[in-house]
Amino acid sequence: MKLLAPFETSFGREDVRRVLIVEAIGDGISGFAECCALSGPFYNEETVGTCWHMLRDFLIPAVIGRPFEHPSEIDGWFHGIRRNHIARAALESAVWDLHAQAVQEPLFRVLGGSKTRIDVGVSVGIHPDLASLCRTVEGFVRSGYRKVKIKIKPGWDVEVIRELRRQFGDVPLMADANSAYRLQDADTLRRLDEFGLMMIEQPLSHDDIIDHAALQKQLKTPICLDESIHHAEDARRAIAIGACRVINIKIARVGGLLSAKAMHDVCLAAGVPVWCGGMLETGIGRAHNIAITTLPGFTLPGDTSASSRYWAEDIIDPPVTMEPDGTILVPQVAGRGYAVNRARLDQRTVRSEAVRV
Ligand code: OSB
Ligand code: MG
Repeated sequence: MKLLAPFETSFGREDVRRVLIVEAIGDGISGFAECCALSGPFYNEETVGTCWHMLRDFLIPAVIGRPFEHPSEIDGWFHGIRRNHIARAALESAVWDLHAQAVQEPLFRVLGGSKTRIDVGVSVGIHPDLASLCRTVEGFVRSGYRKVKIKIKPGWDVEVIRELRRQFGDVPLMADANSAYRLQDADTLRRLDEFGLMMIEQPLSHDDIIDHAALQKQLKTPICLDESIHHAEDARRAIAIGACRVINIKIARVGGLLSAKAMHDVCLAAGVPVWCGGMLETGIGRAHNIAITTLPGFTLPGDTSASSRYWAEDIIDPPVTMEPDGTILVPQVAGRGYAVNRARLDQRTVRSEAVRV
C-alpha cells in the first residue's frame, strides 16, 4: 500500500508499505491482525520476509489446531522461540481478535480497557526543508491532534524545534531520534531542554539503557524509550536505573497484546506514563492499537492517527477517524471494531498462503 507521502526517519524512508495480514480462523470466525515489519531490518531486525518465514515455519505450527480457553495462553506457546516479536505479535493479536468475537465482546474490554475515547497524536517524518515541515505540521495542528511528534537526527534538530516553537507556540511537541545520537552528543540534546518538549524518544542506541540513564541525568526533558524496550522486564530494568521517564508501547515490538498489557502494568505500578506507538499501520493494526490504548496507564496521546494520515483508502470499514477535539471514539462492537474490507484487501494481495490443521 502506497503511503500518501514517504515517511522518513533517521534510519531511512518508507514509501510503499508491504503489509502482511494474518487471519486466524476458528469456529467460522476470522480474527485479523497486521504484521507491521518494515521493508528492511531498519527499526528492529525483522522484515516482512523474516516474519513470513517465522509465521509459516514456527509460529503457526505452534498454534494451529490447538484449543484454548483464553488468548492469554498463546504467548506461552511461543516460549521456546526467541525474539521475532513483530511476527509473534501478529499471530497472537489475531487470536485475541478471534476470541473477542467468539465471546461477543469488544477487544478492548477483553484486554481490560475501559476508556470510551482515546487521545491522539501524530508522528511527522523528516522533511526536505523547514518550510515544508511547517506546512505539514500546520495541517495537523489545525485538524486537532493533541501531540505532534517530530523525527530528528543530527543536523535536523535544535533549529527545527526552535522554528516549530516560534510558529506554533506551546503546542504539545516531542521529538523522536530513532537512535541517531551517541552519549557524546549530550550537549546538543541539552540544547533541546529550553523548548519544553513533552519528551525525547530513543535518542541513543537501539540496544542501550545504560547510556540513556547517564543522559537522562543531564537532561530536563524526559526520555521516552522505544527501540530498547522489548518486554515488561526490560521496562522494569530501564525504570530502575533511571534510563527513561516515559515508555512507548508498541504491540509489535513487545511481541503481542499479553506482553503489551504486562509492560503497561509494570509502568502503571511504577508511576511511569505510557503511550501507544505506531508502525505506519493500516486500519487493521490501528484497531489493535486503539484497543490497547484504552488501558488506564496510557495517559499520553499516542501515535495512532486517523487512517487518512497515511492512506487514500484504508482496508477497513469504517476508516479510523479523529474527532475535532483530537480523540478517537472507541468502537463498542465485538472484536477489533472495524470490519476488514475483503474486496480491497484481495485487490491488493500479491501473495497468500493458507495453513490448515
Ligand atoms: O519510531 O515510532 C517510531 C514508524 C516506523 C518505525 C518507527 C517509528 C515510526 C513512527 C510512525 O514514528 C508512527 C505512526 O504514525 O505509525
Ligand atoms: Mg520511535
